[in-house]
Amino acid sequence: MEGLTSVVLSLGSNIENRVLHLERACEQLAQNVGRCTKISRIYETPPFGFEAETNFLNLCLVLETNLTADQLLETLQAIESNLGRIRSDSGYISRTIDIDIIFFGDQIIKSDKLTIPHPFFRTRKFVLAPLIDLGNDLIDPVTHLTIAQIFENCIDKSPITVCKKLIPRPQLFNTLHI
Ligand code: PH2
Ligand code: MG
Ligand code: MG
Repeated sequence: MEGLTSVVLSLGSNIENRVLHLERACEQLAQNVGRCTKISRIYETPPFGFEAETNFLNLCLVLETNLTADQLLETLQAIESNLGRIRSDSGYISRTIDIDIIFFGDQIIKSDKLTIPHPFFRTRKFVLAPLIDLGNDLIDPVTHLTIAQIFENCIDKSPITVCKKLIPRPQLFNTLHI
């Protein structure tokens, strides 16, 4: 593989310490995937598609990586395991950290292991709201719509809020070399 690919990831945690899990994941991403060039604000969002007592904290970020999509997936799963993620065979359960690939450059990938762009991101406000923070140059390579256009058409009306006190901290930006 030559050169770097700009990848967009969505992170979510609904097991305390939620902020710490997001921060540790960001550190491990910077160490094992590549340089972070953009990071969204942190949003508090109700669990979407399943019942849980604790709301999620969600964010999105952009990284420059020299990994392939398959290598990236393996690396994200290793980071999830490092951070205590327990998987379920039957539906969603609460998690310390979930890291999903939303975009891998402008590539469209459909394999047994991976569907990119993420198959559900267009219907989930907890992904779309942080994505908007990343700027208006992101285009969905499948629909050719901007994130703002997808957000406007999204029927998910979940009451999500920006965690003003949880704007990713300067220490984190240092770690990420932004
Ligand atoms: N992730 C899911 C399912 N539901 N809901 C919220 N609010 N945030 C998430 O990150 C999330 C979810 C599947 O990974
Ligand atoms: Mg997910
Ligand atoms: Mg996932």
